[in-house]
Amino acid sequence: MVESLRIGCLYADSCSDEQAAAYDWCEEAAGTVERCSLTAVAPEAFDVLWWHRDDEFDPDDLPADAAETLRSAVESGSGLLLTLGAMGAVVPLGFETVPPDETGWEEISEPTGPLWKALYEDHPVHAEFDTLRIHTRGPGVTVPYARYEGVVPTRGDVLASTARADTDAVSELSTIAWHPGDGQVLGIGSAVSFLHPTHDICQRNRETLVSNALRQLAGGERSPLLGRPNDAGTFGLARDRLATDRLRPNYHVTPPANWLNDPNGLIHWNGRYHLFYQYNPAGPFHGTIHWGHAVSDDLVHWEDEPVALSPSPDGPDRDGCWSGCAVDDDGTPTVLYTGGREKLQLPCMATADDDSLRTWSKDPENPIIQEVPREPQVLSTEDWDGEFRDHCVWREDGTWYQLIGAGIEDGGGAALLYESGDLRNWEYRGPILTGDRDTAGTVWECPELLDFGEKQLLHISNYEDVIYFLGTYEDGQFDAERRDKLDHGDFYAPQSMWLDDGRVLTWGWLPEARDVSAQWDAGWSGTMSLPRELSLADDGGLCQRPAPELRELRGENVGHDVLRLDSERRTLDIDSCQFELRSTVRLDDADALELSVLETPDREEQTPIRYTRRSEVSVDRSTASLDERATSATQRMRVTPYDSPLSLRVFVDGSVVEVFANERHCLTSRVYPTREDATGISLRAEGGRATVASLDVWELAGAWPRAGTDRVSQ
Ligand code: DQQ
Repeated sequence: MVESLRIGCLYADSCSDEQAAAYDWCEEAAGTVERCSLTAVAPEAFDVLWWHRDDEFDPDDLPADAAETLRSAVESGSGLLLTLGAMGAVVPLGFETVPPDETGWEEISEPTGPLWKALYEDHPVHAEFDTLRIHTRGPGVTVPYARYEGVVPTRGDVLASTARADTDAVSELSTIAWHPGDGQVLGIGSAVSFLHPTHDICQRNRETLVSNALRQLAGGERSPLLGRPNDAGTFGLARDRLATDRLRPNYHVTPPANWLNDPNGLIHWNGRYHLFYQYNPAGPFHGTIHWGHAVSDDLVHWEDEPVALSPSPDGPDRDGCWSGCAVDDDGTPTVLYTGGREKLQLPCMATADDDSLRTWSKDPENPIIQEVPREPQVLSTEDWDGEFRDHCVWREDGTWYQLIGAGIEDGGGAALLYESGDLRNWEYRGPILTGDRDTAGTVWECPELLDFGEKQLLHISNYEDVIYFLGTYEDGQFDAERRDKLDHGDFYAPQSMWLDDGRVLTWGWLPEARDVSAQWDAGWSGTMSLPRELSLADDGGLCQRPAPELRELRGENVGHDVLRLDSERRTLDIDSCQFELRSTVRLDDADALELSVLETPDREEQTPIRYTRRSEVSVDRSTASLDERATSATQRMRVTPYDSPLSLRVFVDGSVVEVFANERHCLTSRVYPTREDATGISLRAEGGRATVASLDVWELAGAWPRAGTDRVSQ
């Protein structure tokens, strides 16, 4: 255990019963333990210091001299463990700028303890545990705690949230590591109280956890912090740790680890394509949203950049930097985004400090719009005093225009228009379009208006689907002529980028279709769609096709000329879960054609994509995965009439199946095969014969410099 360590156990005035219980245990477990008053400690006499405080942090405990002694000891290489209320000392100690925002006493009603992050599975403090859910405190006691919940530490990295019996309390951030100067600090803010007896298992876990922590802090070797990596080495490390996960996409844009949702601030700047995204450094769940950043020279190979925007503890975006867009303000790259604070979400802005778009300065006037409009009245909900967020900004004849998504009290979603001469002072103009609550949703998020010349396209995300309206936009009004879904599956909150050659490319967030605990165990959540080129078809409809740049990723073609199918299954001579399949198919007299991907040899797991005489394409997930945490619902879309040939392009990448039919209709599914041999592809016809007039299958290379590629073929 910790026998050979010299441990300084700290207290303020005198040791409380809880402190005494903790330090008594330490004395039994370790060789040299000394209890020291915070004002008299000589840090150099110890290998590690431990402050266990069983009440909320009280600034009176820590006079300036004592704080200075501890700070300089840590900065010169010492290790400090702060448990329970003592974690609140990180700010006065100068190691952190944001204190834990949830502190006090709580009744423990079920086994509770750290919910360890998969990214840190090999962290020395996690050694000897074979689970991510470590119960360290049994039920029946009221104990102190200090946690980050609504905010995330700005300098520390989250190692664990909280597990309560079988429930993953993902947003209760309990265990945080800091690396000030040459030293290290670990905070374990809850479920490590010693005074009251607890179950044997909990007791053993608690002792192992605290012993590991003391040993790690004494050893001086620091495990890299990966929540906000900022160089190729740490990005590579984060990606490498997750690289053996066969379900993690390799040629789609993914976060290095943790959480990704909406694409933001898409811009081609100084010769490079920038894709920002909603990112949570605290873990693979939606919360404490920052802007992550990826950059590309060719739209298919991507590199990570450091986090671009973080919530400001004192700003209107304290609780999150939500979705927004980027514009070129006469040579200054500028983003408009939604700041969240308590029950307010208001527009904020930031300008890039240089052409790399790596660092941004927030506008001192934020929020640049101070309140939600009154006419029509914006919907207030339990979460928000006004559902009002997300930005689409463009300039026309020297005037800036902005759309903001909203919900209307007693109505449906709305896209609200503002106008400005300088991008900072905005005048409200009213909704350009409102929707019917029953058919188009209560709130419209992430509205975007795209101008195709003859026609305009407005798309909105209504919590479930991305609906697009094609029609004309004039004088602040959108007149919708057609309406459909941009994608019929797992696709949300898209945003677009205009390229110099006049094309428009759109990326959407592909959310997970498995439960929170499965996402936690994976260590990452969310990926982007492939870039889709949107254009108008001759008949006035919408074309969507994968960006031609993606051909760059193609490897060898395992193609076939013509395949005549009947009920006998034809298995293709390729094993892959990272490929593109392009085909033209015809239902001769068959009822349906089935293309099955991610298939095991015995077909215990398989994801059939079916094209039927009802002019429907579906992705059947009922057999896609043996994992009960994965969604099994079938997803469907109508396509052009069955009696004409159908062009099908299917992109499979780990847990992503992205289907394009006739370059018009898209359906993206998230699927989670569990078996390593779920890499087969087969075809057959049902109820007659069908023809595959052409078939190409390419394995596709990964998009990231160091992403694992060894899973491509078996
Ligand atoms: N996601 C953002 C919001 C937006 C929503 C928050 C859509 O700005 O409305 O992460 O997914």
